Amino acid sequence: VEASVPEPQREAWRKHSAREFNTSDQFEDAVVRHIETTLARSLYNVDESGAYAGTALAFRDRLVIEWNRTQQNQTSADQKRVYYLSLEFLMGRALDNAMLNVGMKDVARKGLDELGFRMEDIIDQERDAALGNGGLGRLAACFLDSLATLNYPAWGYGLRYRYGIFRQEIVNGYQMEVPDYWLEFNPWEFPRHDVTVDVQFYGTIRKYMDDSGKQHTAWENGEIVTAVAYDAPIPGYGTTTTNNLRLWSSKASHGEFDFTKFNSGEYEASVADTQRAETISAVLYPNDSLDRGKELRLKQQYFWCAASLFDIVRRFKKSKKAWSDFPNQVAIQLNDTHPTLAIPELLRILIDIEGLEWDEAWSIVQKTFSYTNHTVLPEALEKWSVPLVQNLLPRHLQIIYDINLQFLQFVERNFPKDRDMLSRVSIIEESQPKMVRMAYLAVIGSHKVNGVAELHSDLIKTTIFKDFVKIHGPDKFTNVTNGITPRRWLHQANFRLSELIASKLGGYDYLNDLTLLHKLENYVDDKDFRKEFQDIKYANKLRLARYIKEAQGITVNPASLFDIQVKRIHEYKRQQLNIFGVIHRYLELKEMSPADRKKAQPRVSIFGGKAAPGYWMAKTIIHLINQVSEVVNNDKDIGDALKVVFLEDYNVSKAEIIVPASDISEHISTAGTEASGTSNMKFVLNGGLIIGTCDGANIEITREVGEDNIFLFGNLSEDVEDLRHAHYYSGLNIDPSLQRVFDEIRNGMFGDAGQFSSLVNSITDHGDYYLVSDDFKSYVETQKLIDEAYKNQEEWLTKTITVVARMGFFSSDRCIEEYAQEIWNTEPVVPPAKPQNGA
Ligand code: H53
Repeated sequence: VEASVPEPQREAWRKHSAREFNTSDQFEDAVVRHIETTLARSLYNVDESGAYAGTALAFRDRLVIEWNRTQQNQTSADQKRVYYLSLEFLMGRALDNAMLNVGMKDVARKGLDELGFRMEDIIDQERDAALGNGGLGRLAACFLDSLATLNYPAWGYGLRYRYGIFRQEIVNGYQMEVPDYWLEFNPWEFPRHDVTVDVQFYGTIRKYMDDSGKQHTAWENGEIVTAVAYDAPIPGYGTTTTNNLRLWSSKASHGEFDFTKFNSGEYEASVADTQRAETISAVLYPNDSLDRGKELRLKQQYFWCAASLFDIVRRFKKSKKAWSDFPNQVAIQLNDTHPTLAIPELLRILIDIEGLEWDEAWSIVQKTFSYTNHTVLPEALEKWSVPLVQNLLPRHLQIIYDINLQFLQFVERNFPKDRDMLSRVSIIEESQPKMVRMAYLAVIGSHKVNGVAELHSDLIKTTIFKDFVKIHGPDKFTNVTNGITPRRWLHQANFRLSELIASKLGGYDYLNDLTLLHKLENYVDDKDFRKEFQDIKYANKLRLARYIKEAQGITVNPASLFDIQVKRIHEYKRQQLNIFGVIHRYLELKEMSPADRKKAQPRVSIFGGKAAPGYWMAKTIIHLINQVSEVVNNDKDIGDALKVVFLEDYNVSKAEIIVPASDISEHISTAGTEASGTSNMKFVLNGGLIIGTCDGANIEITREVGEDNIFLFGNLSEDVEDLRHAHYYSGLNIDPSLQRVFDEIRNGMFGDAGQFSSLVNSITDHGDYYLVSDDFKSYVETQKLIDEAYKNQEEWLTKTITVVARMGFFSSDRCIEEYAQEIWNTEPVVPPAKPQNGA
């Protein structure tokens, strides 16, 4: 919006400008005012949800003041901005985070108490913003927190789904999906009805020449859908910088109705148009690491890329700078290949609309974009069929072909002897139908490509992008090992531990520089510190035990060893290995004498995670876990020696209760399949040890915490190919203990065996692609070592303290600094000082 108040009236504005609350009294003023006016309720009809709304609105006011100030300040600083394009932002709850980041939680607690409410109950009223599936979406959320905390001028761009990831219900042991309509009350977003972009689909291409004889291309006669911006403030921790997350919502370009259609009697057609437009941003696709190739998904991708690029270019053009300056003002990070269409879209804007020549436009594009790869799994690599793209985005397909032609000519000139190279690296796969390989387009259109952990970044260079390393040189490929924000995953989720650490480190500086944690090593032998550390872990386990009782009706003993695996359900993550291990433990316990059973280390095996609705094998794994839970928990012989829990509807806010409560967590993917993993970092930062394979970030965690403080097992990634080969040619080598587990499943110990045959057969009869049989023995042996180690509580405690002290590397702040220096070439913007009047 361009209009601004003339100078003579500005004084009046400044005088009345909004004030931030600073005391609990002022906070109460704000809460009561919002409850009485914004919500039209009173002290006679305000419940916890009303008190949550009032509190959220009071904090929202505060954030908005900082947010406006940040945006003004960043604009006048005129520095390069970062745009993080992600189809997923798994934010979780906002209130607690806002209170802690602006440092006002104590003020609010006192205020709420005086108004008759308990802080914890109020926080619990908020629904998660669950606009993501798993690690990739949560990483984007951690990065936003770090970008704001480090004062980088950065925006997130995504889609405002009306339905986030489905809510999972377990009915008779099966997963059911329930829609997550989360927008009923969302005080954290601001609709910007004045910030819209018209996005075109379908249509035709017309080539023409202007008076000067220059060739032009026009994309015409398409269908228009309007993107409306919804903004959410992202407060940094301990800074006034408040960045913006802009999510696009789709609506019909003609508003509610197309009145021409309406007036000519086509009422239904008009409504149908409207609904079709709104469908684009209606729902998050619930697949994690799996590409399904649905047209609506491609529409979502283009809709979001086109709106975001238009917005970025619009902002740049206001500066009146030359186009050659674009990459000095704009860095765009592609979170996976989902936003790859932004590459041909920027070319289209620069060439078709702004009239630049190809070479100049291409050079701008390459300098602007960089791409993060999150997987090498073939089923997750996006490909779009050429006929689909041709129909939906005819101009973009032409541009993609042009990019490919230039690229292949370059390859041909430089690698004349490698005859197969051209077909291997072509953006277009010569299949039936032809397919556009999005990862190749992303690599070619970017100046940097990064993987998300060392092993993964090495693997992409030797597998999926091997040829591109030869073509572009190795420097284009780099590594940025993932991280997590210590604000949410320590300070917020485990406040007592955060407080204890602060008491030893002389304050909370470590939340801004996590490497300071190393000083905790000075306290490993400090008796009082140890006691308090142990008490906190116990309290966190007790809290989880209460939650398990309340949510699943299962009683667990908090003195047991808590063994947790929470993440999306996927064959490569191998929850099946875990549950087979649990069954093995159960069988062993059954065979013991009651006296021996008493001596066994009691354990609670906790699982949680969603399966993609169409992923049958993953759903079967959930079913098996629930059946095992049913049998084991009701077996009178077993008692506390073993409990099995499947926690329904795992999400970010539940993770905040689960993560601080682990003794052991499981990160047991087949070597070479988990790009990084990030929950491994969360658990260790909270004083839990891990059992894991040599995969993803587990390897770097081992390097940091020391081999003695982690339980590694299983085959290495370099052996995976040979093992699969051996399965194929010489069959499997199934350990008798695993065979026994299969036999009991097939004998119906856990209900109708037919239900589980596809799962068991995938191992015994279909090649055991994920190497469960190869790793089972060392997995079970390592679990035994864990039981033994846990018995020595003093040594265990030493390990858990030590690992926390050594987790400094895994802050997402470190990631953002690496991206800023190695990839974006950006600097922070110093936040403005607060005006004296508090406004
Ligand atoms: O991204 C995480 C990694 C994790 C990886 C995950 C991921 C998705 O959540 C979705 C799609 C995809 O290709 C990868 O599986 O290993 O930690 C963040 O980088």
